[in-house]
Amino acid sequence: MKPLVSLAMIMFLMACESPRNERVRKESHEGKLTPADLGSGENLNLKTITIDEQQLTLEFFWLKGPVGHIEQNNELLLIVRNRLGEQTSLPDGYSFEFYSHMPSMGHPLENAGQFENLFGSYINKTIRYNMPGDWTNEILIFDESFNLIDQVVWNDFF
Ligand SMILES: [Cu+2]
Repeated sequence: MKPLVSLAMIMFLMACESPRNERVRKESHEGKLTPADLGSGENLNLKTITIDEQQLTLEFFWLKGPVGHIEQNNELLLIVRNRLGEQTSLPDGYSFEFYSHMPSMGHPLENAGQFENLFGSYINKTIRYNMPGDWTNEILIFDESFNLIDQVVWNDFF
């Protein structure tokens, strides 16, 4: 019984990291993101967010990555636009946070990094994943009291 359990554990762990498994999964996905409503071009994704009853559009895309390697930084860029399509910042005190976890294995990413406001764009340069596989990414929007105001969630496989 015991060797069988160990074998099952090893196979379970290998399933996540196997390059062959990754190839099979990649072929079954059209494009990088799974929810159809997020797709808009190769790398640019759009989502409507609501802050203080104001509808804003959040554009988000990877400047670097995503790569599932513990020593590799990935860079995510966010741009907020108002109803006229003009680039805008979040209201004072509001902030973006990144989070990701691996649903199949139940663990978070290695480093969620932090968004810096660069001339009205938000960039997070230190997102690190500890392994390749399936990830559920989240962009969270908090107000000045750290209440969750809105969030964008998408599944990715890399
Ligand atoms: Cu994992």
